[in-house]
Amino acid sequence: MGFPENFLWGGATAANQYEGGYLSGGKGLSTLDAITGGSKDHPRMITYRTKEGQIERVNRDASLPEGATGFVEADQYYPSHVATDFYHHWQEDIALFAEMGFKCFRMSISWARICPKGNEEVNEEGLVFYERIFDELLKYGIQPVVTINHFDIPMYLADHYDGWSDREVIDYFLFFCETIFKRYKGKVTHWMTFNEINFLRSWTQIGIHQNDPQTLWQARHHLFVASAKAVVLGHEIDPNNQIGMMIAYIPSYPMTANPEDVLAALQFNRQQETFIDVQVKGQYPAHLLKYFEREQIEIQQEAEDENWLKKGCVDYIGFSYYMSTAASANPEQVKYVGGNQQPAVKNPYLEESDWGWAVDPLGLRISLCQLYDRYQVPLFIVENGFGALDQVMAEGEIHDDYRIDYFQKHIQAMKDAVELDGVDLMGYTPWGCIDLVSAGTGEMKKRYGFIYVDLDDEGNGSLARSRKKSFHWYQQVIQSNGEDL
Ligand code: BGP
Repeated sequence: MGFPENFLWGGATAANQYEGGYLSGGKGLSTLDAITGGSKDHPRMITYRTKEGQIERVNRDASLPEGATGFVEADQYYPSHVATDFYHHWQEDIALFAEMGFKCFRMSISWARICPKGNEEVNEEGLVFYERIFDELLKYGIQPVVTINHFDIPMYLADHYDGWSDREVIDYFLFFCETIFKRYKGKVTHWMTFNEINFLRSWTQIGIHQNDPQTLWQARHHLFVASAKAVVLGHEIDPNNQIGMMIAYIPSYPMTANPEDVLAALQFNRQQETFIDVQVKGQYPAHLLKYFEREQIEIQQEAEDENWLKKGCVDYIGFSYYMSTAASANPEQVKYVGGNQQPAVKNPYLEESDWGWAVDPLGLRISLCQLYDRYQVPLFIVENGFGALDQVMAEGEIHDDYRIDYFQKHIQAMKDAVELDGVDLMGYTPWGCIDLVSAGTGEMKKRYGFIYVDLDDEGNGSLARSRKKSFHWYQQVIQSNGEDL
């Protein structure tokens, strides 16, 4: 009973939010290097240069004018440039992860650090950087779990190719994959292709200047084909590789038993499951093809694409789970839920975080059941956590009991899914196991970590690390393999 012996307890991060060193060691610019910090009420902005040479800013989800190129202004604060400086603290941080007892560590590789322009020019120094990290992790018996691409693209590919809307980017991505699969063979066996593939829609994430449905779905098709080809390639290079997909999963409940609300919830859930259907079953679901027909969306495909999707089915489903939502057919009830950019309804049964995310531990068990019942492949919770304002006490201590409470309940829910529902769960990597920059808002004060990093929203601070109360709690959870909550 309980969690399997080889259960992968760990934590999760992403290069652009954690690594820093944005131009060190031969790294090229990534789209996210052009996005300024924000706050809960002020969205992050993309800075760019127009075709005519003017410097402008636009909301990070908006479209850029044609011909615009990413730009970094000297006097602005860009959180990715230093982030929480894993670049210079990796040994210290990995030692802290080892102290907590991590069995695995999820991180991403910055594409622009390996291929500064995203093309076939390789930066050896970048390869060495990650190699040292993997060796250091393995020294402590920590398995690296690598997200190949987490929310960004080399700026060169955004500026010169319009990002993923251009089919050529598939080949550039595969070159990047081949380079890292070969170089890290034997060191890394757990991979994920694209982080939260269902959330990719903006210039910073996928390099596209327009995100009308036609352009977006064409880009998504290229992402699907690229992911499938990467899976095939990764298995060829090392049959031990386990390569998963990754989505943001936010289960939606019908607001009432009114069948219209039930249909609204079904439609909301489908939007997410579409991305799993393509990557686990290897084909577009019927309802999506009907949507394309209705909206006159025509996807340019090559003859072999269908086969690639079939051949490149993933080994496991990785997903992030932070919250659930509710759906209603009554448009008056619909609001935009903090951070997740999806129309949804406030659920009166649940409390919300300071950022408006509905806290729902049972929703995690429900998600695990829904996904496992439907797809029958191993699942991996690769993000979960509570973004909160932490207070540093006079003696430097951080009493984050609210975080412990959140994790206690979520781990119990996942334990129930394993023990009572028979879900095949590979592991659990809480998000931002060490404090890092928020992807949604660009803030530092929205913290997730077991480890505190001294840095504020403007980038001031010593970057010193310290253990929060939850650090010791999680250590004991891992030590007892989830028995001692
Ligand atoms: C997911 C992303 C992460 C992470 C997390 C928390 O969507 O994969 O990169 O940041 O959400 O979100 P936020 O940082 O906005 O609080």
